Amino acid sequence: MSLDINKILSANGIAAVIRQDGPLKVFTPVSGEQIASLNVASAAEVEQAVITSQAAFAAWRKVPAPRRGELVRLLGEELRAGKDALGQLVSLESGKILQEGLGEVQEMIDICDFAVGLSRQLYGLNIASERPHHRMMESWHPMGPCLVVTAFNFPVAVWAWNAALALVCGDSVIWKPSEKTPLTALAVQAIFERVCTRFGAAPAGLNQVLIGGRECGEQLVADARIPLISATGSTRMGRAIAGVAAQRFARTILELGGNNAGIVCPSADLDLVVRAVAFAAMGTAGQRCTTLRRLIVHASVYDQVIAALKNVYQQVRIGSPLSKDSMIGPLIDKAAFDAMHSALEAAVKDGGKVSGGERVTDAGAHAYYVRPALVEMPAQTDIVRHETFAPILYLLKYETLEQAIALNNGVPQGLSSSIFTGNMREAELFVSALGSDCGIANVNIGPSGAEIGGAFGGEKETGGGRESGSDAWKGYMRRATNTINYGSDLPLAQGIEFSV
Ligand code: UN1
Repeated sequence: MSLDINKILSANGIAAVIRQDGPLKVFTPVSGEQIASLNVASAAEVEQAVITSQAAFAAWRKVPAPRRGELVRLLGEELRAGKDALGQLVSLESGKILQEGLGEVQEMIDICDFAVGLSRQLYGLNIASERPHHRMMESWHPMGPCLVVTAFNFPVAVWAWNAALALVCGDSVIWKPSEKTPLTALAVQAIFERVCTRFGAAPAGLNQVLIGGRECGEQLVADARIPLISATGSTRMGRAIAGVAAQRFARTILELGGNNAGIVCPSADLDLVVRAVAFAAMGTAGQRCTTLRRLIVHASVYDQVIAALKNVYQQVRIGSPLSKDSMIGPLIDKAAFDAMHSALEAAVKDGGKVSGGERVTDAGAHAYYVRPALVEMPAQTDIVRHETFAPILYLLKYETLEQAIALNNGVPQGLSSSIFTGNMREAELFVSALGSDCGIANVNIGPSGAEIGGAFGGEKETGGGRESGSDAWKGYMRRATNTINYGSDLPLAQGIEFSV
């Protein structure tokens, strides 16, 4: 193949993994070819990793938080230096275009910067006590080893959102990446180890990568020594994790399926709508959890919007994600292609009118490039309510904003949403308690491409967790309420008398 895979792996310091010859076969969706076969962690190795992580936690929690921030600052520095190389590897392994591969690394850098500042701001409250000579306060303490499970579509940024926070919060990290994208995880681990060497005093195994499949994940999720699990992936996977975690009262941060809608109002700037929809629905070949999957358009502008979108969908450049010209790369694998096709068939059965969706380019029998599909639907049927992880945009018509909001909210998932309008009453209603029920509700931008500064996550089947910015750090620490008596009397709360 024309791709110089060895060059990309060498630039990321992981050329040696090619020689492993283990059971986990790694393919690049760019050409469908196998690029590595890796060893997987045995049950004994997983057990050892948990023991190491506990020891790392015991040492790391003693390090003052601003010093922990210094390690994350160095991580941000190394990521800046390695951005091009890692961005290329992200493209090679996940199939997203280079611009997005680089954007993903930028997202890692941004969360490192955020976490460094945060390391001096892990504030607790002082609370007025009802008793004389008493003070109440809240303290935030490190939790323990944190398991981070990531998906193929953001193979490294999702680790960074979790790990950068977990590390400044004093937790150790065990990372179980998707089996589809282990190389990017190994490349990040190589960077992390360099950072630890520069830092000097990081405990061994502060961040560990465990390459493996379902059994490896199951063993970790069931392990009572891991108090916190942050998992990104399908709702099916999240449901399985949540069940096991709940049995042992572990804390979970779940970021699962999205079925994100955009509402286009009569007063919307339609030129902006088309540009926003193009990126949100077709970008990353429809494989973001925040991808725009449903466009709910007012009847008065429906024909105009559809015509403009059809035009853009025909022109979009599909091809190798490593070529500067491409706007849409491949789907991750055949299973993704098959799922897209079953969804389109189901939509047609429900009365949908499909344009696009066909396989394109001759990149190889096992590479799955598709033209993104637009599907005009007569109603929000079951298939529309289901998340298909592919570039399918369902189009629905509405008459009143109440109807549009009901459609927006009328799906099991609750991650992201948008309204396009020039009318501030419509915009404010949409972001109010009576509007979108999602964790993210935007005005005049698409639902994807969130900045790291906000809390990221969603409601309902999206899982309810929050990662990244705002006060999401609290999810990685345990809260202690302290009452301190600096007097010599012992007044009891609730006015109870109990003198001996
Ligand atoms: C995901 O697809 O799992 O908002 C995360 C976005 C990105 C993250 C997506 N910042 O689209």
